[in-house]
Amino acid sequence: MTCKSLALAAAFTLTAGFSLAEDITVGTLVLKDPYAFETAKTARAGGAFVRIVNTGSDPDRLLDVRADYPKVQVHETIEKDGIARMQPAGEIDIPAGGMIELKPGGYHIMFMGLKGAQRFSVGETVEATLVFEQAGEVTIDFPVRKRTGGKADMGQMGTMEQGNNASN
Ligand SMILES: [Cu+2]
Repeated sequence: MTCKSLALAAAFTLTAGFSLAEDITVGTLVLKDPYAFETAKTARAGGAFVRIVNTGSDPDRLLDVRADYPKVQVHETIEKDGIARMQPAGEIDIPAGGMIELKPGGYHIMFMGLKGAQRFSVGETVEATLVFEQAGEVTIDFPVRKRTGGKADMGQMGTMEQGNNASN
């Protein structure tokens, strides 16, 4: 193998390694690029994200999320008086031909009450089931990624979680 082909092979491996999970299709919905952020060693909460595209001609709605963790909810981050806070998002409409994006600073799946090995580490996947009004249920593995950016969108959980000081 020449140097050049080695470099190409390495580049290909890197690209493939990062990937780019396959899209998940359920009914008319296509779920793209699911991931979760790693959690700090003492964190009690973690977030997961995914884009949901509705390719159909009828609207759908994200009703609920379930997972094998102490508590899981769909949250939205809202900014009020310059302070970002999170609250349960309730049901989220997904317009026909439209998309909703769960992303840091916006809608997200929030796992709460994490302890010990429940915390998220890079290389693991976090499993959760999304429940849609029309498309039904779909279980997704969210690969855990290293945190990027310094946004404190999950930091607010500190205040939400006070009073939940069960030990590890
Ligand atoms: Cu949250």
